[in-house]
Amino acid sequence: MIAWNSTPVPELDGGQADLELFDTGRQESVLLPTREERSLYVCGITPYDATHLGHASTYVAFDLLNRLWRDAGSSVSYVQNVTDVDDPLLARADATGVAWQDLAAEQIELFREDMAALNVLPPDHYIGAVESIAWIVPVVEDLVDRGLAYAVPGGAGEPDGDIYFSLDAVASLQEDDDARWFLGQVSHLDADAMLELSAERGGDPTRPNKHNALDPLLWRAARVGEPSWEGGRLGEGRPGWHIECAVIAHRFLPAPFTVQGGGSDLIFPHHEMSAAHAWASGGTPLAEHYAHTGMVGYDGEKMSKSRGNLVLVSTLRRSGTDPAAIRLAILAHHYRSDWSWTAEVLPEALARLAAWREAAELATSADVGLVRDRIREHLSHDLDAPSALAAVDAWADSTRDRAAAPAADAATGAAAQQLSDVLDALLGVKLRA
Ligand code: 5CA
Ligand code: ZN
Repeated sequence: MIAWNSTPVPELDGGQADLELFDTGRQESVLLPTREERSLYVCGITPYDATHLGHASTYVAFDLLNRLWRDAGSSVSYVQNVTDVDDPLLARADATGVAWQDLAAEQIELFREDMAALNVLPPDHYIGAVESIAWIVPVVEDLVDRGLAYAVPGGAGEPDGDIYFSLDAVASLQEDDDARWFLGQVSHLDADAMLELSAERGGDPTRPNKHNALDPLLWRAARVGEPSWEGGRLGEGRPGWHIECAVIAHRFLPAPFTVQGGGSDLIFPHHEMSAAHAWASGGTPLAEHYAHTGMVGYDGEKMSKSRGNLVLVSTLRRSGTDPAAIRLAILAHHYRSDWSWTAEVLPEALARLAAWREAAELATSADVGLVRDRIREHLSHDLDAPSALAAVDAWADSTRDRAAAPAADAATGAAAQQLSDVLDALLGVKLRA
C-alpha cells in the first residue's frame, strides 16, 4: 500500500560517528559502525484506533535512527507493516458495526496524515498483512512439510486446520554446542513470564492439543463470519501475527537486517516468535539488533480505549496544536523510558518551540556547526533526544543573552535557515513551515 509524503531532508555538512544503541537481544549497548547500507523494520499499526501518543512516540524514536543513519551517509532501507487483518481489528469492527475493511482504511489514512504532520519519514515499503498472504502461505506450507509446524484438531466449536509453529521441533534442529537460535534470545524471559505474556498478548497457551503451550499460530482456518483467503494446502484461512512480520521483512530486507524495532510490548511474544519463524524458514537470524521503545501512558495509567484516556495525534492537530510541538513533547523523553502524557507536557513543548524559533532568527553561522555537532553527539549515544534538546535549549538561552548585549555578532538570515535545517534533518523538528 502507499505510505505517506514527506518533505526532503536537508543535507548537512560533516558526518556522524558510530552509533551506540541498546540492543534488547544482547541486553547491552552495541556499537553500530557507519556502513553504506542499513536496514530497518518497525512494526506498524493494527488499524483499529487512530494514532495515539504511544504509537507516535515509537515511530518518532525510530525516525531519529533513520535520520541519524542518513546523516551519516548510509542508505537506509526501511520497511513497515500494517496488521490490516487480525482479531482486535475484527472485534472492534464488530463492536462498532462497521466493515473491518472500512475501519482499517479509515485508520490507516488517519495514521498517514499523523505521520506526515509529525515529519516522520515514510518507509520505502509499507505493506499490509492482507497483501502479504500470498507470500505467507508457501512459507507456512514449507514449515509443515519439514515437520516444524502442525495442525491442531478442532472441536469445542473450533474447526480443524489451525496450524501452529512447533518451538520444540525447531529447537531440536539446533546443535547443542552451536545453538544459533533459542527461545528467549530476544526477550530473555523465563518460562513462567513467557506463559503469562503469551496469554496477555494474543497467544493461546491453554488451547488443548498444542505441542508446547507457547507455540504460536501460523494459520487460522476459516470461521463463519470471519474473512478468509485461499491458503493452498493449508486450506482457507488467514495468517497469524508473527509470521506476517517475519515474511514481510524477509521479502523486502536483507537477512538479517540491521534493526528490528517496536514498542516494548512487542518483545514477547511478537519479536521472539518472528525471530523463531525467520530462523526456521530462512536459516538466518531475522535481525542483527532489536530495539524497543518504552510505553507511553496517560497520567500514570496505561493509555487505552477502554479507559477512555487515549490522547490522539489527530485530536491535538485538529485543536490547532503545532505538530512540531507534539514532536518536541515526545522527544523530551528518552525513547527507552516509560513515560506519561500529563497536562504539563504540551505547554512545555510549546514554550520550547517558541524559544527555539526566537533564537533561530538570531543565529550566526558559528552557531549552526555547534548546534549540529551537539545534537549529533547526543543522538549517537542511544538516541538521547532529551540531552540533544537540552543542548539546543542552552544554545537558545545564550543566544538570547548575547542578542541583549551591545556587542552581539551580526546574525544573518542564511544562518537562521541553516539552523532550522539542522533541527529538521536531525530531530525532525520544523521551525519553519
Ligand atoms: N501491528 C502490531 C505490530 S506488528 C501492533 O503492535 N500494532 S499496534 O497498533 O498495537 O502498535 C503499533 C506500534 O506502536 C507498535 O510498535 C507498538 O509496540 C507501539 N505501541 C503501542 N502502544 C504503545 C504505547 N502505549 N507506547 C509506546 N508504543 C506503543
Ligand atoms: Zn510486527
